[in-house]
Amino acid sequence: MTMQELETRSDLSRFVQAAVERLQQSDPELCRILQDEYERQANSLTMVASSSIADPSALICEAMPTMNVTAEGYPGARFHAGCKHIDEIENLAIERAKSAFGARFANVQSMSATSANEVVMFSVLQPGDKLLGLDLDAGGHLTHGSKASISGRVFDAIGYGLTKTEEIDYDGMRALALEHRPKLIICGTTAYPRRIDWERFRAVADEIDAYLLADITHIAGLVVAGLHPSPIDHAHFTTTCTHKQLYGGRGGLILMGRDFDQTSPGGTTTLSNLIQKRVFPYFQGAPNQSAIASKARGLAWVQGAEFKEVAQRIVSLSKALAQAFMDKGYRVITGGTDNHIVVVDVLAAGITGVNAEKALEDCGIVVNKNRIPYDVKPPAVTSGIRLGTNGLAIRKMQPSDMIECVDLIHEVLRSLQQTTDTSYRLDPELRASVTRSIRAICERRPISTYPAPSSWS
Ligand code: DSN
Repeated sequence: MTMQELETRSDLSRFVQAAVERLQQSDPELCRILQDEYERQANSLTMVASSSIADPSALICEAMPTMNVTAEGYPGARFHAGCKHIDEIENLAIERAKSAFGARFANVQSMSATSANEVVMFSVLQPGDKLLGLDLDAGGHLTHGSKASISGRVFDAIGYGLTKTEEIDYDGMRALALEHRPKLIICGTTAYPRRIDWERFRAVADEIDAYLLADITHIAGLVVAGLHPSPIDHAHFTTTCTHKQLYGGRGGLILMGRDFDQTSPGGTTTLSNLIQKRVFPYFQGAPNQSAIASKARGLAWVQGAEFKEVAQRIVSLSKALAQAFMDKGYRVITGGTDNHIVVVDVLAAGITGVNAEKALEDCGIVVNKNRIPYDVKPPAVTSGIRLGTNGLAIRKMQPSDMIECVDLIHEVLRSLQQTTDTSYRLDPELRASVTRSIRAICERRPISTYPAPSSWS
């Protein structure tokens, strides 16, 4: 169908406009908050490594009447009628996920990477079984065996850590694997700025006859762009969310490569069939079809030419950001970065992570407090901040802009008077001046995929 045919046939544009008008009229209170959030994002520099700026073409899919359809089951095998187009959308998302990652199998229904990880764990483990994952403090994720999550409560979780140079301790991981013989090894991180050697993980998994799960939530876009090695054929299972570096709707994916038709534990089916059954009906009923449409859109976008440039920019900005911090004398974890993440030890500069986060947010710079290796502060305080460049890349920032950003961050941090681990004073004039500078940067480097805010014109 041509664009012109689509435009004459389609009522979608009128639907979207009418929907916004209806919201403005019928619920001004909620509408005002949504507008405030839109403006907050436009006027602040979001450098939270686990966030991004989804393409508007992906965002709008979440607002579509696909939401109205209840569609338990899978394409061609639903438990409800009315799923003809829903099936088309889900099949499209599956094909796009497979092609983006070179995967042999994709399940696109998980509501998040957390639930995708839980599906994998409950597919190959029994309660009480051992799993081996990267410690939370070392840059792992809650769902990789932390006692704060179901993964560390239901299963017997063992954590591996980092070397003295703060990189993954592959030898230590292997030693723990040989000692404890876990049934599942998880590789994947949330605050780790270096490349991951999937082959080394698989070699250890094979040595002890364990399954390997690669959670690539943070680096999925770089994997699609070929800027980070792919785990697809090394891990038995690869999971990711779709809203960080895939710039799509909120949700998860479960992908499999060469092991997709391996026999499942117990020998009754294949590993990929087992995953299908664990997603539905074991863990969830009807999926969010609008989110699946949005995933399909994000998955197409990251395979296009525009994203190739974005991905390059993510990495070049991140490297420039790390260098700019080090040039100012800050200790950057691992001394740099290979991906979009930069973790800075702000306690070495006398400030807790939480105070740095709050003071920076006061000035329009959004980062998050993060524990650093061997952190002496609790999770609500932390010694570090984590920054990421997924959003900055959409603003088409240049590496030279990172020096200006770090100058402003440094101005805030050095002026901050820390009164306790969780409280500080910041000169109101400095706050106002940095806020003005950040707003000027945001106007100079607007979100390239959005219309410019009307307040700027
Ligand atoms: N995994 C958490 C993070 O990295 O911030 C949230 O998705």
